Amino acid sequence: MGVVNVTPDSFSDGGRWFEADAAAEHGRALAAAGADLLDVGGESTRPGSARPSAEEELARVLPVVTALASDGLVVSVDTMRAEVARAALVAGARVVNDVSGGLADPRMPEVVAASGVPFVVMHWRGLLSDPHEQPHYEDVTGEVCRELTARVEVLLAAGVGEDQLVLDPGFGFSKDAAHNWELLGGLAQVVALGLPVVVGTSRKRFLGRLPQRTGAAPLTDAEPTPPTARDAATAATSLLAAQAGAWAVRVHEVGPTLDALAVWEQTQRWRRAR
Ligand code: PMM
Repeated sequence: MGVVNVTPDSFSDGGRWFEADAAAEHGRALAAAGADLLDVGGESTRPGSARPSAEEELARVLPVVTALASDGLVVSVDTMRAEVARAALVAGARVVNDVSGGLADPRMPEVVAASGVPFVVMHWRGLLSDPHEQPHYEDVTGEVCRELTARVEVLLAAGVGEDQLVLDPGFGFSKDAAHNWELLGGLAQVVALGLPVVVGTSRKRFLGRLPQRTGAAPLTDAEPTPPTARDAATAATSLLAAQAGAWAVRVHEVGPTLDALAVWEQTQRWRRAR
C-alpha cells in the first residue's frame, strides 16, 4: 500500500504532494514502483494539527482518487469521515481506511456496510481529542487485540460483513516507542485474530531513534533522524510484518520494502527447492 498524502502538514512527507496533479503523479510513481494499492488521504493525524473541514478534505482527496482510479489503479481512501468515504467510493476508490476504526463518525459503519468494500479498522484510543495523550497499557498487544475485537463486534452488529474487515494495530497512534516495539514483536497475535492485517510503521518516529543512528539508547528522547532517512528501517519492519503474516504494509517508499520482501522470498524459494 503506497501512501499518497494530499496534506500540507503530514509528518512524513511534509506537504510535498499537496497539489492534486503532483499527488496523482506521485501515486502513479508508487504504482509503477510496485504498489498494489494507493492510499489517498487529505487529513493529517500529526499531533496538534487542525482538522480540515469536510469540504476541504473532499477538495483535496477527490481529484486525486478520480485521477488514479481512472488510470485503473486500486485506490483506498484514508478518511475518518463517512461523507468523504462515500464520495471517494463514487469517484472510484475501492477500499476505505479509517484510522479511527469507525469511531470518529457514527455514520461510517453504514456507508461501509452499504458499499461492501474492504474496511481497514485501525486501533487508536485518542482520536484527535488530546494530542498529548499519555497512553498506558499493561500488555499493549493483548489490549490492542481486545480493543480491535470490540470494534469488530460493533461493526458486524452495524451490518458490515466480516469479509470486509481488515485490522490495523495503529503504530504510533496512542502508543509510544516502547509500545510500538512490543507490538511489532507481537504482531503474530494480531494476525491470529483471523482477519487480514495492515501494518503502518513507515517513517514513524520510533524508527528515527535507532541507537546506532542517534548514538543514544533506543527509548531516550534523542533527536530523531528525519522521516526520509527511515526507509531502510521501514523495509525491515515490512519484512517482519510479512513474516508475521500481515496482508499489507502501508509505506511511503515502495522500492526498499519490495527489496526486503524479495530477499525473504528468495530464501523461501531455495528452501522449498531443496
Ligand atoms: N498511519 C498514518 C495515516 N494513516 N492508516 C493506517 N491504516 N495505518 C497507519 O498506520 C496510518 C494510516 C499516519 O502516517 P502518515 O502521516 O505518514 O500518513
